[in-house]
Amino acid sequence: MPDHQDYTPFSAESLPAYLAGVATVAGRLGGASDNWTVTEVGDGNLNLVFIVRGVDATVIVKQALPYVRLVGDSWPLPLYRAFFEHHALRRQAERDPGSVPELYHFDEGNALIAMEFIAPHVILRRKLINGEKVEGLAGFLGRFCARTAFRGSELSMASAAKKADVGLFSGNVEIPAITESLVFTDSYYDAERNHHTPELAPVVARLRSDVALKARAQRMLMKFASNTETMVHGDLHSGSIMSTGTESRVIDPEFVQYAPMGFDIGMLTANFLMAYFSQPGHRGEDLDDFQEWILSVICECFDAFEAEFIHLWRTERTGMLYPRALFEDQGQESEGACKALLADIWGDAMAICGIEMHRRILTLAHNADFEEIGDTAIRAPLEARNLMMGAELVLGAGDVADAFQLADMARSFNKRDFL
Ligand code: SR1
Ligand code: MG
Repeated sequence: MPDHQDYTPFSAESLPAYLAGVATVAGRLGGASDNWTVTEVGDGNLNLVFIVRGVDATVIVKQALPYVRLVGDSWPLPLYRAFFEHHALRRQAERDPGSVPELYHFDEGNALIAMEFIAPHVILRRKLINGEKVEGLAGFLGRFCARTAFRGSELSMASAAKKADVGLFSGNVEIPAITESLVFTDSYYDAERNHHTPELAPVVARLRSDVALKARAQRMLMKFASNTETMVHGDLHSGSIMSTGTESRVIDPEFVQYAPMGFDIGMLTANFLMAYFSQPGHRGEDLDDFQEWILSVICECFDAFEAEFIHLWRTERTGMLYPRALFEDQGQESEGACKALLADIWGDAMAICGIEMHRRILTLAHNADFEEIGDTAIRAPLEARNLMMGAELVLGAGDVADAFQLADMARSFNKRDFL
């Protein structure tokens, strides 16, 4: 790990001179650097993000800052996180080709990644707020989650290679620590950086007084912190997906870590449910149609996940787990074992889903789906539905049979008034 002594945070003015010295990027941009235009567009919580428009092409440059951008330098954050992000991008590109931006250049000392500019895609969260449907979204995301889960695990990888990778990523400490507090813990007490819509007070008090709920969330945190089933994206929400009307890509895997296989699809589902519950604050006459479309995405996403996972189980089960020597080579089928594993993944995903539904309303980093509903008298009842369904998922994670039942549950909570 470098000491980052020569680290320089770039600006739109200073970046071209640096990139002119990076042959893989300068050659792609084309022409002289004084013909390039640079715009800093980072609107996330942590990093600088530059769009560099050259003569022949456009490139994205992402640079880590030594602190949490959302909060400022009172919350330092190590630069080495870019090292892990670039490793995550490389692995995701191998495990699901075409699903993530192409990597052009990584500069460890400057914590900087140059990569493909994905256009004309826009952040999926924006499309969901605007009521724009995306063809093929569910299949793409379900397959992405299944391929990265399966191919990053010892169902597929050689045991030594997987353990070496777990060792590598275990050097990434502070980023998982953010998830451990912001996602799993802070919702359930009055943590320092928390904030929520004031009208939610009675519902928040109800959740925070529920000992079983807190215990179940901590049980999931224990799994998250100690279960290294696979390499997860770690922050797979609708702000980490870019789409056109027909094509999608996954970006921004800096929260990568080894964790349970249900983590990514659980977090993703929560973000679709939050898009669903927030829709009355954004839509008029097309409300029902668009809400039903979101629920159909959730159902089809799990269908695609399961179908792809079973396909990989049949065709790529080359790791030390569930070896063919124990099943097929004995004339015995292993599909029952695969279904049982999928049931465990589903249970974890449902609990993670509920926990994520809480943290986006109650802790530091909220989402635009609700935040852009300016009138809190409209926003609070929608957030309350989301919080209460989240609690039911955390407490009864094992009781939701499938995605169709999950969708029915969402329809039922969508009609209720909790304030
Ligand atoms: C301080 S970071 C807050 C959140 O932003 C990232 O996108 C992750 O979701 C993290 O939890
Ligand atoms: Mg992010």
